[in-house]
Amino acid sequence: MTNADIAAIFDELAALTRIADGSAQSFRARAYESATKTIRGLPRPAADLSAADLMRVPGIGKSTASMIRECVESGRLRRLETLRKEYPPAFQELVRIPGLGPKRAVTLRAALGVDSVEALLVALDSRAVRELPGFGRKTEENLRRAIDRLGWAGKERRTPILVAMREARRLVADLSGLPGVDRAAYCGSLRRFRDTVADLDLLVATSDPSSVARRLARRPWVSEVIGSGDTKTSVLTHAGLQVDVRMVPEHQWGAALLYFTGSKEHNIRLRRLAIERGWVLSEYALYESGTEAVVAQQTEADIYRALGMEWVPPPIREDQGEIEEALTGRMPDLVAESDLRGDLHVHSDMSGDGQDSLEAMLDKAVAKGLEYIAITDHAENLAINGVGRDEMLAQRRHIARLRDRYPELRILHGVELNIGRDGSLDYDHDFLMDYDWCVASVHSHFDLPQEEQTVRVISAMAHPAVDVIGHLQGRRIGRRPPIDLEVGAVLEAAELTGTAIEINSHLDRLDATVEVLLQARGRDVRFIISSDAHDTGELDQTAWGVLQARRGRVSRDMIANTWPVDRFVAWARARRYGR
Ligand code: DGT
Ligand code: CA
Ligand code: CA
Ligand code: ZN
Repeated sequence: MTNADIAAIFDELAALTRIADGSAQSFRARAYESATKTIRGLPRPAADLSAADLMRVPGIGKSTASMIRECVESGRLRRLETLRKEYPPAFQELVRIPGLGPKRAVTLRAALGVDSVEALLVALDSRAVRELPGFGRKTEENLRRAIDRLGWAGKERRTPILVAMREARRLVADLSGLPGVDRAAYCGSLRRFRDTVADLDLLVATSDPSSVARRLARRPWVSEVIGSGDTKTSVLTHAGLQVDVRMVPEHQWGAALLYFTGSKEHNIRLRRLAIERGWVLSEYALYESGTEAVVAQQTEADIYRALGMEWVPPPIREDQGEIEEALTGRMPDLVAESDLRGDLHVHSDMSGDGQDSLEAMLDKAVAKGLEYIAITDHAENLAINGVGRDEMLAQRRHIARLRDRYPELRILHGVELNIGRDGSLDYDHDFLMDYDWCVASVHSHFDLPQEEQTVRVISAMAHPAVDVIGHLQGRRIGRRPPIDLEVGAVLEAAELTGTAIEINSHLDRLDATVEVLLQARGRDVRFIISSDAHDTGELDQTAWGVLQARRGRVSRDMIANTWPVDRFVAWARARRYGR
């Protein structure tokens, strides 16, 4: 059992303990979480350490140490298995409904037998929920609305990309280490970078599929094998996520990757192109019909090339024009991670939710090779996490002193402002004009009607100090829907005021959404891909923002932080003082 396996077990244990203890603040859950971090950071395999050795590691106590030994010795953890039975995936989903939480979910189950979102909807319709102590009519209404807003009523439930990506990366790493596996990758809708996925599709290259399938069935993350054939095995994880694993010989990798990445619509178009040339495109190869001689199969690029096309990046494989573009060599000039020269939304530990010091963030930015950065801690109107003027000014002086230490990095002193209900901002006009860079974001009143919400955001855009609107639609994928904006009006305001729109890289945000990005095509709007990092590790997550920009077909030149530092700074200044 690897450290990653053990950490994943403790991750799950922490989440279920939080439900069992009925509190987000559960002390035990936090202890398990800190054990997770410790185990991930161990330089040696935890499996090689005795219980006594483990207890000498800071952050691991006696009971954690014995649980780690239990995992290593038996491959399982009884405590976790008990919790899994008590709180199955459908019940965990119930707990995630905003406004419900673990305690009340447990009450619902005990009183009414409600153990899933579907069962709750039935109970709400029968008006049984309002009779429970501590619930009432108002709660009933709120629950119904919360379920509606999550899109959980009726429709099939999809897994948010944050969860899907974490799982997929862990499972790909796990499968890559199995004997007989030459390589592994995720494909399907996750590789196309959709916001949510129905299931995970993993591809494994191997010359011994049956032995890999046998080993796969015994991995600790598999809760159930739901189907198994010669080249495909489908399993469920303990969280209830379906994972389809396909096994192919190495030389078919490209054809299989192309096929299982999809989209189905994109693939259908490719198959038609093949037929026009007297060929067949399958999950095994592009081959001549009749002779069955292979034309291409090793890599995706080989297959596209044979079809007379450029390689198409997965995020745009949706048959929305990319086929024609790739055939005529007119692919959009999409951004790559190496194009990003600056990061303009970064928190230090001066923000209540920031984890690392200013210097640590700057060191990491330099190590990443960034040419410019804006430090944008939270402004005072944000409860708990924001700070007042004196602290902001002290930080500005601190940055001024640090500039000599970081000659290769242009450091802007910025702020993340809060857009009030009426579009007003923190501090006052003169104070704002003294910043080098201002992000303005909606952090409250997510439910306003469209007109009020739109006017609110546009008023903030009109302020001369505001350079960019942070996470425009305020969504948290799978948890909070986007705010209701008239997108056309917002984009027009962005053109008129020169205010940029952020592409926030947090995997649970990916905001602005793809719909907004696509709508901006052909308009004179600037975008900024930001990490919105709250610790040094998150400075690397701009890779996700890049994929979001690609999916939204935003061309490189529209993204202001791909520009050289002088052009960027001149643009930011002109916007502020040019009118
Ligand atoms: P999802 O799982 O609903 O989020 O979306 P996908 O795209 O991952 O769909 P999935 O898991 O059903 O299939 C994975 C890929 O396999 C899909 O993107 C393309 C390929 N595929 C599956 N079924 C078909 C099919 O009937 N025809 C073609 N051409 N391709 C298919
Ligand atoms: Ca899928
Ligand atoms: Ca699938
Ligand atoms: Zn932020």
